[in-house]
Amino acid sequence: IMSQATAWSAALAEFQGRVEQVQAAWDDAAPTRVLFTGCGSTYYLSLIAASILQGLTGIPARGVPASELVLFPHHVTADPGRTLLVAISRSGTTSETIAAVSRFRQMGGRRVWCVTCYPDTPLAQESDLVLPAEAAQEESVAQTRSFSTMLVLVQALAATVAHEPLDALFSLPPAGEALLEATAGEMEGLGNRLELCRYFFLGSGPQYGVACEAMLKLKEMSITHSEAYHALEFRHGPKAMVDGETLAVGLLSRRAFDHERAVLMETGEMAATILALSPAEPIAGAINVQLPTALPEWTLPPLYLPPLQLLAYHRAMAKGLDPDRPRHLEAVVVL
Ligand code: F1P
Repeated sequence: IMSQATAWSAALAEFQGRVEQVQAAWDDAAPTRVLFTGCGSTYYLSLIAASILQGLTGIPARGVPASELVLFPHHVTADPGRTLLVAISRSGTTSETIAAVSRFRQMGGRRVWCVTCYPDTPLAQESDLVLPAEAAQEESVAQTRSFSTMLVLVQALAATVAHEPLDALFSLPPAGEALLEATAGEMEGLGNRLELCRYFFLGSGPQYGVACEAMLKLKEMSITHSEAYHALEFRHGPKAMVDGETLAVGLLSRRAFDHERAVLMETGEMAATILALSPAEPIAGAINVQLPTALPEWTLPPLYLPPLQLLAYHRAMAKGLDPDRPRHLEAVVVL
């Protein structure tokens, strides 16, 4: 967790040397749709990637679990010949993700790219273009620096094909370092509050996938009941669950700030403790984490992760659990 900003710098430097290659491969593919796929964390990363890419380019993009592409291919992909499939996998060996690539090819899909921390693996061998994040390889079952580094890479990919300058992404490593330093104590204190046993992560737009990943981290690392919702969806039923044992975590945006703040404040009225990560202003009555106010909104998703990973880590430690070795889980699921 503490080393992830260094891995972001390494991945960005490597990517920058290949911008022209990526642009040429994109121009050659000329996709009319982009489908991102993965499993678990990398499925959630696919949701974020699709949201950012469509937001920047206007090209329809979707994130789906690899298993859906294997089991219900015609429900998730139309026009595979004009679709670019981007498979994301930390390990490069998850069999569902490899099977999804095969199914896509069987359907007439011609372009497959992948993002992985292990570029000598079967997934990379099946791909036409590989975006590697080798500096983010890790031992832990739960994805932490691998996730945020692969996220930075898909942001670089989206920015390149949208003809956005990459400069703003190079501000992320120092911002990530500063956030880790600024929030370490607060996240430890919050993680130690074991009476808070129901966690809700609320985010809109690209932040929804980040909320899902934060939810998964709490589950995997600290075996805590946690759920993620699109922020305003929370009012449509789930808020009935809120009580004094609830931590409501807002992954706020600038674009939808007033609406998202209103949902969070309502949970406070229902006795929840509120943690607000905000690239705008702080929220009254909440534990606030200030995200950079000057960076473009599309660059921000990786910055929500370090404090929330620390929260999961400290809660695991407070519960006497090994956050690197969650019960019942393996680093790679092979069918
Ligand atoms: C996917 C994944 C992880 C999860 C666990 C099991 O792995 O589902 O997201 O945290 O480690 O595997 P990968 O395909 O990204 O390597």
